[in-house]
Amino acid sequence: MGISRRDTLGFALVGSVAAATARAAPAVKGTSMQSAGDPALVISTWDFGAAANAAAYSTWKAGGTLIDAVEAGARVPEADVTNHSVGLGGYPDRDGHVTLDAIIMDDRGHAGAVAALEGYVHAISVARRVMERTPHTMLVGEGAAQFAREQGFTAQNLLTPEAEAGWREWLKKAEYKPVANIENQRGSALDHDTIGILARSPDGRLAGACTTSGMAFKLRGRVGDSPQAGCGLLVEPGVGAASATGVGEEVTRIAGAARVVGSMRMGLSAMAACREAIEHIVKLRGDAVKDAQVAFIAIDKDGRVGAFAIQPGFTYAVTDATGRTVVHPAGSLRTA
Ligand code: SD4
Repeated sequence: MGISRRDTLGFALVGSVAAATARAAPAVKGTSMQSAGDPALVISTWDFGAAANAAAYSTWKAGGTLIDAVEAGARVPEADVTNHSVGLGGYPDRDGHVTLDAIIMDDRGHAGAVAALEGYVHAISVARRVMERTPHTMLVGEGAAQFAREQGFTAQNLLTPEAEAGWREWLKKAEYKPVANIENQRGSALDHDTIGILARSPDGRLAGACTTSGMAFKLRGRVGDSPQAGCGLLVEPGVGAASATGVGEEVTRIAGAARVVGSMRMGLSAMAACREAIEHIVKLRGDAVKDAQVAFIAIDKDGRVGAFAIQPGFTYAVTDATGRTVVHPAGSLRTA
């Protein structure tokens, strides 16, 4: 199995606040091996990460903390009704409830998460309140919703007519099967777009966030990798940070983000650490992940980034401290 490199035109150059709301952006050619050049300030999953990066960048540029920046970035896809795997417009679970998972972490040992949160679009902001205003690291279900309410968040119905139509269509067959890179395929019935976003300030501090509505049409009560520290996200001072996207069960099984960060701690580059974790999943799971997509992104303490996926087609957005963003196709174990 060789590394595939989709040398793709048509990706993003984003440097303005206005671009934070844009889904598609003008072209800059990316490569899968972003190691040279300026250290990254923000990196995030998928091509739509460019818009999240722009919001994170402008927040940081305006004097915000790294936590402010990753929260602002995560809120972009959460508010995007066309994104069917994050926040408003996310696909519901099998029973028709939109339930959100999110986590936010800094590099001082602070973490906050919510899982199976219903009725509040900005799960990442509720997670931040868990981090800052409770002695806990995670609240789930009705308890998370009660906390959001008490914190003054406004409840709303997150099931849009479009997501409901997708769910009703799915109910006709009610089949679960992985569809690789559905995150980059707009309008597909199983389209989903978890965002993991990692930030590093020029003085080497780190933070990260991850937010999702999880696997489309999941069983009620299912929690994926995204809100679990060490699975969907891990930030470690002086080492680096990692985040995951794709089939959450495959990430959770190996504590994926913790594995990537652990490898960086032992001296692997961000790129090699992401690849090692993917190889481990494929070795462990064999045919069970034949058609599944899992991908990791990582940033080390010096701002060097890496990304790797099982299947080709995974992309990630990298923004440097000047605000320049490039979306790169990641390397993958399988070739197209
Ligand atoms: C989950 N990992 O809940 C998430 C889904 C995802 O892009 O990443 N979608 O399993």
